[in-house]
Amino acid sequence: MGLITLNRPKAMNALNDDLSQEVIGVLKAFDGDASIGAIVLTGSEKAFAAGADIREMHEKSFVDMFNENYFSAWDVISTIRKPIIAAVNGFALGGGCELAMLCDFIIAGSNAKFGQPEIKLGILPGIGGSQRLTRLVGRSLAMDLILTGRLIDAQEAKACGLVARVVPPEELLSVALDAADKIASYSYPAVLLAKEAVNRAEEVSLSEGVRHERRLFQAAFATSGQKEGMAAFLEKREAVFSGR
Ligand code: DAK
Repeated sequence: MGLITLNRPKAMNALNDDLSQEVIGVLKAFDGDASIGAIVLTGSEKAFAAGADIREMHEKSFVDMFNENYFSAWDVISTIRKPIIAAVNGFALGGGCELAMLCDFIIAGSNAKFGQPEIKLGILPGIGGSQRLTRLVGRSLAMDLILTGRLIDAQEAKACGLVARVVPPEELLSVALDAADKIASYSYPAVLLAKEAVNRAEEVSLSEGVRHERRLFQAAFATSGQKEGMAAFLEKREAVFSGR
């Protein structure tokens, strides 16, 4: 299991270019490391990330943004094949909320606060927030959060489906690491196939998604994980997966 901790305490873990490049580099390295089965991305108790670094971008022009393709590097996250869990304590705002939503699921400490407050800065979400938040929580709440800039707490985030679990802040990291360990203990190809199947739901029609799932399901029967998992069940013992 791989752990990434965002650590810019003086700026509430605001995401600047250096930090972004570093996180993406580590994610890619973890994805290529056979000893890692799942990844946890976290911040501090005060902030997961308070958004893109306003100081870094406030003087940029359209042409700067366009030519640099600022923050397009985050697109790489949706190509990472291993599951990524966002463990969120404190603020996950703007690009920070978008980064959490780029992960596969979010576990939140009860002190977490989520929002897309870009409207207050004269801008709008730019790393997929208007699209992913709308898919996750529905149009009405997404419009509310994006147009008013109000923040929601962990309970509201759980109730609307943005967050999978809410736990006491001091237990957040151990719960997220346990979840990652659990995932990493299963058949590696089954985990990758399952992640691919769920992600497909956001891209295609229901019938296409079900058809794709069926092929992936059938493919699982070509793995030794399926043989071992089912044999272990019938023999009433714990499965031991080889990663193949
Ligand atoms: N950027 C830079 N510095 C930040 C920051 C941020 N996003 N958030 C906080 N800080 C800094 C503060 O300036 C302060 O620094 P000093 O004054 O001490 O030097 C320090 O962190 C502590 O913050 P506060 O003093 O404000 O702490 P509080 O507890 O009072 O408030 C807060 C915490 C998180 C509620 C507040 O700091 C806040 O509202 N922060 C800004 C939140 C925000 O507006 N986030 C959205 C940023 S815009 C793009 C795609 C996407 C984006 C951009 C481009 N392209 C594709 C081109 C994304 C945009 C965004 O995310």
